[in-house]
Amino acid sequence: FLSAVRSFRVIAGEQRTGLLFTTAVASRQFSDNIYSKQQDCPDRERSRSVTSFYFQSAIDQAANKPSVRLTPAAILYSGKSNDDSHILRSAQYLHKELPVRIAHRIAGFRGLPFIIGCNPTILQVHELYIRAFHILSEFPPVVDLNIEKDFSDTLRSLLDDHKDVVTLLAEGFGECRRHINDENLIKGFLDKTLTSRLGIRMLAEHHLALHTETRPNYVGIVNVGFSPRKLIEKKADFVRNVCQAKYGFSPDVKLNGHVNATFPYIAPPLDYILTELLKNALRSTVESNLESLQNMPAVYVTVAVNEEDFVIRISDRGGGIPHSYVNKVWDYNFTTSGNLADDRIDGGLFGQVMNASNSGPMPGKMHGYGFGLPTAKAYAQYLGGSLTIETMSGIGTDVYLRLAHIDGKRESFRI
Ligand code: ADP
Ligand code: K
Ligand code: MG
Repeated sequence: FLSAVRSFRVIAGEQRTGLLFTTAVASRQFSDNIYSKQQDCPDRERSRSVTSFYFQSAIDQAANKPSVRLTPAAILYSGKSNDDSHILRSAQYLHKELPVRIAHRIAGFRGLPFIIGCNPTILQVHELYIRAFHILSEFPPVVDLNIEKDFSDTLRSLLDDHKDVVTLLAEGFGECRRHINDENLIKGFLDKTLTSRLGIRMLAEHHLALHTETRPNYVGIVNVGFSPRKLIEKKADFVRNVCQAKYGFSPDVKLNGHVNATFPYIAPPLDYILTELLKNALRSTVESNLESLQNMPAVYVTVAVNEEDFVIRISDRGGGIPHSYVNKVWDYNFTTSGNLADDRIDGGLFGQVMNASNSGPMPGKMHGYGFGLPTAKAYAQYLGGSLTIETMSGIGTDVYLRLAHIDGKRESFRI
């Protein structure tokens, strides 16, 4: 705050003495700077702190408003119109709603203990949120489909700017959380930040997908004929490849249960959760079978679909989780990665990192940030479900993922 005041004085002084700037020109320059992505601009820090200073009250105001969350059914059946007015309405909702959600998160960053809030990586994410707030709250009212097109372009580029946020948070907290003893404080912040981000991304992706209504079976991001089997097979292939690339070997993944079921669902969050659970199962299987890599026990995935919910169980014979840290596995940043010194595991011939995408902390990385389980659990709960572990130390682990149907009979969760 002080530095903001100071730099404001400096700039105000320049204005007066330099005689080159009118107030209007100077203030337009500030707001242009908000949109500028040039990281190495020498005036960047100064102009940003000045703009944050100006926008402080706008952020506070938005942070005091309640968020309006929608049920998946409301999203699914929001009524497709021939004149695309449903797209306009969707944009108007997001234009109003997203700054409020982002302001809530900015308040969360401001509430972090000083030692964490000052970590450069966490500060970088905090600034991304402030920038997104500026961009969205300054965007003109979306009154027609021309402006809507610009709005969608803006959304798309924001989604892209924020794609690495989970990895950045995992790194940032990895660097500084040892200074904080209160595990609940960190858990509260990360659960909230990650699930809020998931919700925002689902809404934004859904809106963008409404424009390209060509995929059969889809309404926006809702797949009305979702098949758990297809998704599990796709993810199993992906994770087996990551495993193969890292260790040179991978166990098989076998599927059973209600393999032919289909129902409406939103796949992206489940995509993330399954990837993390399968990585854990394959990793433990490999690392506990280093003497018999050619002949490892398979990982079994069982699907049960019923009226109320659907359940996916992932069973491995990867040696289980010892009592000494079975509760710790749910903590953000807790990992046993790197504990086992064996050439076959890290750094060896196969120690390459695969391609990354944007669903979480480097899906192409087998393990390491300790974010997989806590993030997956937070997502599952956000989606009206649960994630639990039953482990037999010395034998293996069963992970149960329960998720609510989006058109269920019970009262629905909200996005
Ligand atoms: P990471 O995979 O990055 O270590 P996770 O949150 O996914 O982070 O898992 C935390 C820890 O829990 C792992 O490092 C591992 O020690 C333990 N763990 C998770 N799943 C299993 C499993 N299926 N079998 C044995 N240990 C597991
Ligand atoms: K963990
Ligand atoms: Mg993991």
